[in-house]
Amino acid sequence: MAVEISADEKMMLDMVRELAHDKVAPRAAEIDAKGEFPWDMKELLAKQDILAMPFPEEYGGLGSSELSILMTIEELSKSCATTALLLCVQQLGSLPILLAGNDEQKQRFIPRLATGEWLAAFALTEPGSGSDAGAMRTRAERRGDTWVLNGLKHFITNAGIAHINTVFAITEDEHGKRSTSLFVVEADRPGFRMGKIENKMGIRGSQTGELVFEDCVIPAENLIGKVGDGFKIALATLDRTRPGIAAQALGIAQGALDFAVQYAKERVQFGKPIIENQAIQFMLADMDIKVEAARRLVYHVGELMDAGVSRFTRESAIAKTYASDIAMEVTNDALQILGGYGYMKEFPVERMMRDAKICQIYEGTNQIQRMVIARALTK
Ligand code: COS
Repeated sequence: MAVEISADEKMMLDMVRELAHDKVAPRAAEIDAKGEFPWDMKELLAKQDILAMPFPEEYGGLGSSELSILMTIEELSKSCATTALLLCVQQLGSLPILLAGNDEQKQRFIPRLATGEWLAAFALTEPGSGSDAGAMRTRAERRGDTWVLNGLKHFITNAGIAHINTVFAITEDEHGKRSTSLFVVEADRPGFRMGKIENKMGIRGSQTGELVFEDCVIPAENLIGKVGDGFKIALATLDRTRPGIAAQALGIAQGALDFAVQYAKERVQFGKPIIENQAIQFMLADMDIKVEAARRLVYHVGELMDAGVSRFTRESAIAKTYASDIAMEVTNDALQILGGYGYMKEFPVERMMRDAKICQIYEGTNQIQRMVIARALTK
């Protein structure tokens, strides 16, 4: 089953590792402290074709394997989870178009997403519809050659920054039957605007906020797939992008473990480096076991996707749940090993712990993931 990454992808990964070390890591603390969208990091990822990885070559992308995308997210997350999220969300916001759009729509939207000239956002969540994604209230009404959208999306990554928003809304067919449909709303459409921007605990450079639709008019050709396909497209997208969040959590955990090992070697107490204490060694060993186990789960789901397996909902949910749960444990333990220093903003571990937390929540809480896994078991 295992699908290796190609020689070109290995070279690309080496480049990403270097870039993360030289350019991303030195910016991470500042991005977190200022809480401003890191345009320089976006430019860097675009220039190095990292944002092109998830897109097919025929639409201007690199057509990278899912495994290599996951490894790239992992590498970037070791240094800066916010920077890694740029790649995750570029994929999340555009995958619905790749999965369900027609050729004209892909030609219209994808090439400029692949170059990074445009950014994407995925708009599913609403104030009253988080885990219960089907309870959304944003609606779209057909009027002649247009669709008119009204409603509010919130907690949307890249709100106000994305040029392309993939928006899920309730539609009604001629018999009054309600279902969910998917639309692309470009940022300059009349009746569309950004609402409140959130002040977050972690991934602070990523802009999260509301999207407001007030009689927002879009052309009929911005409907993606058929009327009523929206919910399934959303869930199929999340199956393919939750592994990216798992990879982000994995990278954060590995970054915290690496830092804790280095610190424990250097920190001298009672006349010896604290790593010589078995209590510390056992903590580090447990952290390493968890990180390595998470890595296997994350890579496994990447390999399943690359092998063209049609359904991997369970494996995707398992990887996301385990990697994000252990990222919280590992960052917490790393902070403990640093003691008082771990609690200080001068060291990166408290940021890693705050960044890890969101991985248990977004793209479906870990409670929802467990529900999805249990459903697969009971089927
Ligand atoms: N891929 C494709 N289709 C899927 C699917 C999947 N992984 N899982 C379910 N479906 C289909 C079902 O087959 C069903 O189709 P039919 O009506 O034709 O039978 C339809 O989608 C509805 O599925 P279901 O009945 O399971 O929906 P529920 O409302 O009970 O719950 C959950 C779906 C809870 C799994 C979904 O709402 C969910 O994932 N919620 C979390 C949302 C989320 O991740 N939010 C984060 C936003 S991005 S930061």
